[in-house]
Amino acid sequence: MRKQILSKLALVGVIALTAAGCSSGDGDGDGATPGEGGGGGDAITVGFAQTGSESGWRSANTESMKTAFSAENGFDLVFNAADNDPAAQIAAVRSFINQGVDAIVIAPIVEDGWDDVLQEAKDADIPVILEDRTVTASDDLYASWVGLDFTLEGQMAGEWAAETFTEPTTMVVLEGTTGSAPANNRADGFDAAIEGTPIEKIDSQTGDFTRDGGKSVMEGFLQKFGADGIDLVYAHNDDMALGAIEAIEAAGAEPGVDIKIVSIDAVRDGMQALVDGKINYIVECNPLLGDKAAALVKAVLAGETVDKRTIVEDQAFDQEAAKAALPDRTY
Ligand code: GZL
Ligand code: ZN
Repeated sequence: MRKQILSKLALVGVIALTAAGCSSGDGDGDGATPGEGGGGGDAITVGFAQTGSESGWRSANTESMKTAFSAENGFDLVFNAADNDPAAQIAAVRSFINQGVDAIVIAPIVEDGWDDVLQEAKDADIPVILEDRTVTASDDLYASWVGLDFTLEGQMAGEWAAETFTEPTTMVVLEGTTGSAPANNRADGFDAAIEGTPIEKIDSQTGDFTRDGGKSVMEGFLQKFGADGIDLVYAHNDDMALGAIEAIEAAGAEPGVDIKIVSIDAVRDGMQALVDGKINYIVECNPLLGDKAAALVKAVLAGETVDKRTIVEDQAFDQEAAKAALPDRTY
């Protein structure tokens, strides 16, 4: 149905344009005019649906994507940040489809609810590349995903906790965005790693990956358990850990000493807190995915077969490793 309407509209469009004596684009259907973006050649128009700007990690990821999808690299980027609102993000993808972009890249806020709009993109012959987070929709609805192994990140954080806490330990968890792949998988990986240890999870709540969220949830935990009732905080990202540090200090306790903190991301501010002894261990989550995503878009549009999944390696840091690494960190 949709395709018949589309082809009729396209026919009308072509008649109108030739009658008007001008042609939009170079006739390869992506609507881009020769020389648009990147000088000379024909730009690839890409719609990028980013989650929002919730954390330092996200800012680094956005910068990496904008740098890779630049005019010099032959792209015309249409950027949308959905302010951590899943409905707004799906609407942005739908608008990319209506604009007739050549390809769509998505960093999906949550993993569910993607089947319909991904099917619409497929029906419109617009390939979709996922970067960063994953979705539960069938993988024949997108060309490829490039990101991180969130379960392994959680497992690495949990293994550090299991080695460090051999006495009865109370732990609170600052969860990432509810329904997001990193929140779900980092919880699963960590829980599996601490199975059978004397670490007891006494509470767990989402701080939505933001500093403010981490701070207010930690304030609630401190109200509920008292500073001496909490031995360990597991934060799904550095921004929430940094918020928790503010709350712990405001309560007159010493983060990293009275209440230990393990976190994920290894962004600059998190690594600085690790060097300062306010966080005790950080598992990295690499945000520099732009080049890989851009290469996947070009390969897919060139009709090449690409791997369905590309996982970027992560590492982990204790205080000594952070002191050594911080000067060279690019994000
Ligand atoms: C993980 C990414 C998460 C980061 C957070 O790849 O999706 O979202 O861990 C960010 O800092 O907000
Ligand atoms: Zn073109």
